[in-house]
Amino acid sequence: MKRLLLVPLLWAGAAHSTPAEDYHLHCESCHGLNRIGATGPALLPESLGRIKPEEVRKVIEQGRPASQMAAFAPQLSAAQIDGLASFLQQPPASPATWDERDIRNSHRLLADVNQLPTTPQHHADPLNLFVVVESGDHHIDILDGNTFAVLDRFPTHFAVHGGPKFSPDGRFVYFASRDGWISQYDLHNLKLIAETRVGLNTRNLAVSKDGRWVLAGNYLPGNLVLLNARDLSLVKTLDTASRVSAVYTAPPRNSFIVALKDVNEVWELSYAAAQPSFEPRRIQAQDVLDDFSFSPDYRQLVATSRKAGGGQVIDLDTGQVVTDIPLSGMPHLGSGTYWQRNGQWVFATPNISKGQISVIDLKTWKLIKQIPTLGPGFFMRSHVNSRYVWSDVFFGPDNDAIHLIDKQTLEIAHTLRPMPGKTAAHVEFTRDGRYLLLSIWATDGALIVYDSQTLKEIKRLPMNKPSGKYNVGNKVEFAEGTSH
Ligand code: DHE
Repeated sequence: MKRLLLVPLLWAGAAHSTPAEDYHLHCESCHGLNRIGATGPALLPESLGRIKPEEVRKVIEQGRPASQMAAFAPQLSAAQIDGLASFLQQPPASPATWDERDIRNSHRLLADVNQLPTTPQHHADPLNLFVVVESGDHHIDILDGNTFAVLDRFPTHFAVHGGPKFSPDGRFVYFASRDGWISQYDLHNLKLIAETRVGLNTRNLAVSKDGRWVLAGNYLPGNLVLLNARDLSLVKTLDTASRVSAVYTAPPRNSFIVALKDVNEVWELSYAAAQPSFEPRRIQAQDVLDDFSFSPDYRQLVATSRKAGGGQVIDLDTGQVVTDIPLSGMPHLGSGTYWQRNGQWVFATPNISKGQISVIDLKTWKLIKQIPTLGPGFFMRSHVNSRYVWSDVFFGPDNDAIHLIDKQTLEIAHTLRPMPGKTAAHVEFTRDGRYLLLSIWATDGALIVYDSQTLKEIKRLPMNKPSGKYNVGNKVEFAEGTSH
């Protein structure tokens, strides 16, 4: 009966249908009722904000290679495709919601963690594994950090973004997708354990130092979601009355620190007690925080600020804004790094609108140097055993270049072009700092392994738009030079 109805409906669609009817007929089964996502990603303005309207139109018309998204040009007229593309940029008729019941209903246990061996079931060093995000086809690779062999490769939810976070012993890794899915993977058994959808548009997640809690921050709805780190079951949600820019753990403080996007506050949620209340301590900021980095002792936040001179420093003990700092443009969040120079800590960050890196003295908060680069960069990474900080040129005609900045002279010592014409970005070192992995951020891209002393290429693994890479040991030790 259904089949017989389809032909007249399609025909009717082509002649007179509205975009809402076209959505219902052609898109809803994959992208969900009210566009909140199902097997396909959410199609809400918040989720599409990063994609240009022409690109949205092109995807409807031509589909997306290597995905379930089919080309609709054979079924829809150009006017219908235009209509759908602009319909998707509008908020849905009834606001999209995601509450505790939705979170609980989405929770899936994929393996029984209590039945799995508690020691590594592979021969690689568990603290020198790498987790690599292949953003081109939404997969994760697990790499042996000694041999650079791929131990596992598995699909993820749509658009894993930001740093995956680890349990303190390095056994579990947790991922957040932009669509709100948190996934838990067991690195000892190379198995997915659980997943829960915590929101419709998620920023990132943090894991407590004691490994008991996972906290996720959302844009949509604006809230925090606390999960049990053992199996991702929901503990509770905390309304923030604001979008959450980012959440991090501050290990020496036994707390989570939360940056809010719509109110001038930073929240600290302590998890020190046996049964923490997670009652927020609200710290007044001078401006809304898009994001921040910690000082090496986790006492201060070095935060971005659109109003102050580009940055503000907040002391977490006193809750006071210490000073403004001169950052000439907005960095990508969590992109900076710090190291010791002549016995003093310095902090450096690129910015995403100007070809320049700001280096700041972490004691006096004075600008030491602006280093001109070949273009705006996204990520700076180093290792305590590396002489250089590696800083990419993500935007502009020189996006295939990567600068190696001498940590003592603050001069660009080398500029490499690993694959001319293709974006080179984001570096992560092995646990001992001897080698490093660099992404060639292209569909026909690669992961390149370099010797960090000789700068010789050791290995090249073809990959589909590899983005971030994360070394388990560096991450669980919160090592200098990498992201936290
Ligand atoms: Fe990111 C980290 C926010 C655009 C790739 N990005 C982060 C973090 C935040 C953030 C808050 C820190 C998460 C953590 O450590 O848990 N990113 C934002 C933005 O607000 C911004 C500018 C706009 C947006 O769309 O959200 C943005 N980010 C991008 C991209 O366009 C990138 C290049 C490609 C992508 O995958 O979307 C990108 N962001 C990354 C990566 C990290 C990241 C690879 C992790 C870096 C690390 O080493 O930890």
